[in-house]
Amino acid sequence: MNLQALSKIATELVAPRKGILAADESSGTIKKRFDSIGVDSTETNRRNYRELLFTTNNVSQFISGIILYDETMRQQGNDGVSLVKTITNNGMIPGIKVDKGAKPLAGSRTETVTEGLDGLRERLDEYRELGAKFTKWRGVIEIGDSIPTQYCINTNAHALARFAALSQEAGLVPIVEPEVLMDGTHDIDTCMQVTKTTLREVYYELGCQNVALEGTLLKPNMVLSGKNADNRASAEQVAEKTLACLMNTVPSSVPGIVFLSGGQSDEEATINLNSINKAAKSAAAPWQLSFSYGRGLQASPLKEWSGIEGNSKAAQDSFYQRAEVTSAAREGTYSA
Ligand code: 5MM
Repeated sequence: MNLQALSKIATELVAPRKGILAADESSGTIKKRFDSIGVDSTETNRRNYRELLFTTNNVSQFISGIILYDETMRQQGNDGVSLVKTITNNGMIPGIKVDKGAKPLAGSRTETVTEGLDGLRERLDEYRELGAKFTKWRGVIEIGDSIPTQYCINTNAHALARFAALSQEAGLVPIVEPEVLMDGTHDIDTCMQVTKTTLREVYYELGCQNVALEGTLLKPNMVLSGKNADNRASAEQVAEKTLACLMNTVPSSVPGIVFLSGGQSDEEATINLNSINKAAKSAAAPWQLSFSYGRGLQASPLKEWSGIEGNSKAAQDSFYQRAEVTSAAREGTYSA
């Protein structure tokens, strides 16, 4: 493993003012997104939509890297150039989601474990040859009646560490994504407790499996009240609890933390990221605190586009604007 090379890529992904676009929706997820705008999820539509995002003028001021899905990794744009090459030519770093999704966890009633480890070593070699520089794997932890179980947290943490070790062996920077879902009516302290337990287990497993933290990034949820909770916590409370949780669990050798938006509205995700970065300055947080948003960056441009070619420029303007404000939030300088 060339740790220096891994660490350089990880650091570039969280360079000042920059964060990551998560455009790695699997076929089922992108269909849901397209359904919301009444567009068929055909290969051509998916390609056209994503190409529009990747070719937005000067968006690389704010976007360091883009996470792709397997299909996109192999597609060419309208100009015949591979989308991976287009991303690189436009000053951004291509990455790839390598998990195969959350599947029912044996012996559990409702929980899931993320699969995709079988054959991963060979797939990683192929993705590196196709131009990927980093990888991502998402484990899902749900809060509900008697869940999450320690069993679910442990199995997902173990898989995340196996993915991370294999990625580093292949010369790819792993983005480790343990997502505690915001679905539910739980309060922010419950989210804090579950996130803390999850992150502790993830870093325990990463240590056990010899993962070099300097060559990784963490993609966690923010510590939030459940989506349907009464009296949802304010942005200031989100910042305080998120930072306290991370300070307690994430080693300082990790170069950066790139939050997912997780179903928050784009505005809520921006305001909370801004608040976290403002608070981080006085807390002397040791890592870069940036973003790896899917919906938080794409909700507006997706709507603007609505599958109509003539809307492409307006969609690009909208994507640029979301990237610009999210970049400001990543610096703690956003103002509505
Ligand atoms: C949690 O989802 C990740 C971040 O996106 P949001 O900011 O919208 O929450 C995202 O990277 C996710 O892992 C991908 O979209 C892939 O999801 P699926 O469910 O298609 O594997």
